[in-house]
Amino acid sequence: MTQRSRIMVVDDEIANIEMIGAVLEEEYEVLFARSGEQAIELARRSRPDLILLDVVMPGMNGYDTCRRFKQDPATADVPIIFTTGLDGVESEVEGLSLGAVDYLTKPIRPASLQRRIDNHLGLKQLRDRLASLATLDPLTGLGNRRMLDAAFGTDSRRLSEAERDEWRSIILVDIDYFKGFNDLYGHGDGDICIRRVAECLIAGTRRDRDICVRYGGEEFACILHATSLPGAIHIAEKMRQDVQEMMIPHSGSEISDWLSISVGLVSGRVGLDLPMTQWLEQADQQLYQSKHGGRNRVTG
Ligand code: GH3
Ligand code: MG
Ligand code: MG
Ligand code: MG
Repeated sequence: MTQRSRIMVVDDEIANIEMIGAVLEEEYEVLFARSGEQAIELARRSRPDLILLDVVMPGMNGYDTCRRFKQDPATADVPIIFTTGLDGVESEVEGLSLGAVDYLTKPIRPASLQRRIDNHLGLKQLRDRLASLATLDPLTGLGNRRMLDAAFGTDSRRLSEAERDEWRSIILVDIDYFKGFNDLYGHGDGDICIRRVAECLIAGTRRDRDICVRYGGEEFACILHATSLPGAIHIAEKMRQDVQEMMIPHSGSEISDWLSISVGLVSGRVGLDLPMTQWLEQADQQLYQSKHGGRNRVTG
């Protein structure tokens, strides 16, 4: 059975909540909030798929509540439909200008409400799918370069003192003599190698926030948070060993009977504010040292 969508109904009047709830409960999981403040709290905890939002409420009104939802990355993308007694065009324009996907005036017509909810849930699913396709590499399931850009992009928001103080490491990985592998074993087996190396990298990163991306054809980058140089070297060394221990035959390699990787890494404090290109350039220089020094090694 597919999971039911979760709709949050925000309205100060119990009669409205009961009416809308009765309409929706058959098809959706329905949550209720009686005020804007309560809605913000509940949305953070329960991650609704769509929000029905009243405008006139004591305390925080619906417009201010909507602004708060849009400012919080956790709720910014949740579709909001205003359901309100305010039927002036100015009120409607204000609601839509705040980023709501729709604006319905009371009395609500149940059948119409349900169709609109379905339409917006469908659009939201498509948007989510598009966003994930845009940042994923289809061969390995890892992120792609866009995901790396986005991960660095979060630096531009204002960081707390503790965040700026945190160490971060970037690991660059390149498969050794991979052109020779393709020439000998074919592109299909080459693709399988790329996937299996990706698995070693995922297994090697420990924290939820860490990310691994396929950076180019047979090149990968990992961002390790809260990790300084010794920790990063340890992780990179483990990845290198894991790839060797898969013992994927590679007669085209000049340094080993098995597939191997070379690794370059850099570490620094997040607050250094170096642009991503500079982190990557430095890691690339270290990777070059690994290649130059004989491959199948880590330089940091
Ligand atoms: P080095 O040890 O110096 O890294 O040598 P290399 O042969 O790995 O380096 P080079 O960059 O010259 O070659 C990379 C090769 O990776 C070339 C290309 O055929 C292969 N490659 C790139 N993308 C893919 C892919 O998606 N699938 C497969 N099978 N091969 C790929
Ligand atoms: Mg009200
Ligand atoms: Mg390469
Ligand atoms: Mg290579």
